Amino acid sequence: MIVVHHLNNSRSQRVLWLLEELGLDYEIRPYKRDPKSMLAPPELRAVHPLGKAPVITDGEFTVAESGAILEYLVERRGGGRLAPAPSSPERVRYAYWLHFAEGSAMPPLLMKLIFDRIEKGPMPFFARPFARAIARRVKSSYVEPNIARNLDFMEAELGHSEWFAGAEFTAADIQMSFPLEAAVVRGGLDARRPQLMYFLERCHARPAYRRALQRGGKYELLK
Ligand SMILES: N[C@@H](CCC(=O)N[C@@H](CS)C(=O)NCC(=O)O)C(=O)O
Repeated sequence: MIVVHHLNNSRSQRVLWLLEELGLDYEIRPYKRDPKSMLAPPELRAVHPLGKAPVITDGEFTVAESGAILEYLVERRGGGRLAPAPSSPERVRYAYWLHFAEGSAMPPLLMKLIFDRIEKGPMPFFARPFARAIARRVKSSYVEPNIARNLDFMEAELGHSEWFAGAEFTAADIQMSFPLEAAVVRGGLDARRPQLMYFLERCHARPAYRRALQRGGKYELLK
């Protein structure tokens, strides 16, 4: 039995969605974020030393890192579904987007989350003006331009094909959904980038996405 160690409001929602798309049986072991720090509870470290979600266990294997989990499930349990044929040109794009999501799209979005918190969060009054000025500077000179460049790039790519790897929906689209959902909440993604908004609309309309939401519970990304 595949066990998904599922943290509320997190990347592990993507794993549930993939499992629903593949029609596989799985069990959810739920973990709750600390309401103040938003960190995962220490119990998750008993499953994997980094204590982050998602992690899956499947017989002898414990697999962490959402991209690696998606690859593992598609390759070992997918029976050729949701990935382009190994020697096809689409496979090259598939691998690119599968890695791009966490390797390039998420880092500036995570920095945005952190620097927004530094800017708005409580701190001793004497430190506030400096901390805020630094946070604003990092955001305007590095974080926001990188988010915008990534979004422009993704918008242009979806102008060439219906899904990220080509004409067919693949696990790379599932992986890409998370940075785009995060970008709506904190990265300025809106109707000015219609291809990306349409992509999200089509993802959210998929029956497997909805089933995964029902099983995973409330899903609200951090601001
Ligand atoms: N690149 C990793 C990121 C894992 C990660 O940071 N997960 C977040 C949830 S979205 C987490 O566990 N946060 C809680 C914590 O850091 O304690 C992946 O894609 O799996």
